[in-house]
Amino acid sequence: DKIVADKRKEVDLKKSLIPVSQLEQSVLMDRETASLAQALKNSGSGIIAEHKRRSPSKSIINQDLNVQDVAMGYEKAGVCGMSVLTDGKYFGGSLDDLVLARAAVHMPLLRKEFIIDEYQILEAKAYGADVILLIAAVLSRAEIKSLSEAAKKLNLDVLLEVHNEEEIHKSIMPSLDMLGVNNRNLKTFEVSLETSKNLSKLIPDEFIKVSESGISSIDAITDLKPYGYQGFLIGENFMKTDNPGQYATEFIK
Ligand code: IGP
Repeated sequence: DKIVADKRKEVDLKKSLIPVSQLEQSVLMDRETASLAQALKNSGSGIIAEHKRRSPSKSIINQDLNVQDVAMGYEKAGVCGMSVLTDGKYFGGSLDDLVLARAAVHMPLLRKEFIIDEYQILEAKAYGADVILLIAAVLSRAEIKSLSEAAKKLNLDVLLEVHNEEEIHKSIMPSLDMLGVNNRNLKTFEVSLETSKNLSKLIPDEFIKVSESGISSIDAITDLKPYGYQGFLIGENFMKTDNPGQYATEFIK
């Protein structure tokens, strides 16, 4: 709740400083986007590798890496897409990280952010993202609808994040591409892969299922696949090493 309140202030300030008309002039606005949902469907590793410097649950993970090196390392490792944290206050990320990653790789890029306003979706496109994240815990059904429809208009994929049954029921709608089950409870920071297993049967087949957080071994992925998961979002496990790309390569082979 604190994060959302901070985000509201941040977005209002940015709106007043950088008008929509300016975002619309980004050379990245008018480009073909890459679909993460498609990449996950085409099997492969299924891995979405994240760039994350720090987090509220673990504080510092890794502050010494160059985002472009990380992006190129992940792409070379054969991941299906990359998630770039753009929140500054809690995760040490920025839109600069996103645009630098965009300049380095062609794979689908997810803007990992607390999105509460259409303005941030325009930013996502203008700074090179292919996919946006929407978090059901902080949005109403009406907000999920208007934000996801705005993303689809810009040819961005939508990953909707859920953590319980109620959030799934409130969110199901055709403008979503992927449903991500967060194994981490955002209130207690407790992580359990059982969350993905328990909720899988409630997710309709037309959505690509993604399991998020706390995945630290290939065994965990093998374990989750029979439940219908085709995407696996991994941050800390890669980012805590000196060479996330190298580590991802070992992980995937
Ligand atoms: C990655 P992990 O445990 O592999 O570092 O988790 C990702 O799932 C996590 O960073 C995340 C997240 C979020 C971060 C999932 N949902 C929402 C910020 C906001």
